[in-house]
Amino acid sequence: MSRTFGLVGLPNAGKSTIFNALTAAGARVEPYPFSTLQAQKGVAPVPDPRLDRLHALFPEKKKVPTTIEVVDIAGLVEGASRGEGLGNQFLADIRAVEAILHVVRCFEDQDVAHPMGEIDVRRDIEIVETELLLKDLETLEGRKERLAKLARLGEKEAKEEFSLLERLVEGIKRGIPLRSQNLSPEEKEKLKGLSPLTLKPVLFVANVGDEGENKYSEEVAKIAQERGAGCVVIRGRLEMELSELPEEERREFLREYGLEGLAIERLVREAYRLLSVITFYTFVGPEVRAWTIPAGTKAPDAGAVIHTDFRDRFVLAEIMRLEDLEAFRSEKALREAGKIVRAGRDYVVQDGDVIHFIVA
Ligand SMILES: Nc1nc2c(ncn2[C@@H]2O[C@H](COP(=O)(O)OP(=O)(O)O)[C@@H](O)[C@H]2O)c(=O)[nH]1
Ligand SMILES: [Mg+2]
Repeated sequence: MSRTFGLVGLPNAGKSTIFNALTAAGARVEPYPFSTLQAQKGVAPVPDPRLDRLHALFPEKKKVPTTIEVVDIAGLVEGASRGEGLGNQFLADIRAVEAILHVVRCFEDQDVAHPMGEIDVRRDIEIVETELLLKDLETLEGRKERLAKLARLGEKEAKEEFSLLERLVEGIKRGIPLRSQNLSPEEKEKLKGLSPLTLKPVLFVANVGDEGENKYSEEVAKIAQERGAGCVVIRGRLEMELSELPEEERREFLREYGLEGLAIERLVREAYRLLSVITFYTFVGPEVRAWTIPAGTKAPDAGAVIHTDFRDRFVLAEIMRLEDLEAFRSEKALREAGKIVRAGRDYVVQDGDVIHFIVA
């Protein structure tokens, strides 16, 4: 199951550049606003040191990481929520993603036009946020109108939803995104059908030039902190160029510069964290593989991610720890040492579990 992320930001912030770095898929990158006429989709593997360690124990098997889906969303400008630029299309594209990567331009370059003339990080961020808020305002007001009559007739559920919407609309009018309005899980469930934009989790991506962090990226980090959101600083263009190199050359480059890895890998990991999902691993069969599940998933439902049958045919799950596998080198030795936990239907899968499902 792939999770989807949308790259959102002003024109020329570097969305397509980062999209390319993430997916090495070659979306069009040009120094003109609106070069991206349609949202492009790509898939990025999730770099995972634990999967690498497990694979090292079974090098003959194929390594299959989990993936995220990334959407390069077409140009947002001031007024998009009123239909300016590519307004409505872009907003529909955001509706379809689970979380937002808000790309903020933090590089100076005379040859790359800034839609507002020059960089002003806070203003640039607020333009994007305002458009999303305005769109939600429209969506929620529309729903309120449709509910008003039922609510007046005294229909209980309609009344409840109506007053919820009234409260949320008030918040949005004061500039508070839905994600910061302390919604209960039940309230979120009620809004699900509307898929409001400001309820989606956000990660800020400060796109800096080749020199790395600067005063702009520092400000993005500060603003992210004010919002209770994360921030990843990324040398978008450099990383795009690196991601296009063959793996060996890339490693060489990273070694030369004393870098541990690409920032794009950190971006993927942080993005993944936004969704409160966890990863478990399997190595039975020809693949060593990572799987994504929501935190709190029970063993039979985790099995169903591998094969829908596994839920009904579930007998038990043998749970191994990666550290133990590394120490004992084989499943057999682990078994003899009594290091395999046999878990039943109620077992809640933990992040990092290595699992062998026994099915009927
Ligand atoms: N100088 C410089 N240019 C960049 C950097 N990142 C992206 N660009 C350029 O900025 C322009 C717009 O980037 P693009 O990714 O298309 O922006 P988008 O409109 O947000 O998709 C392109 O010409 C990129 O090559 C950077 O770090 N430094
Ligand atoms: Mg673009």
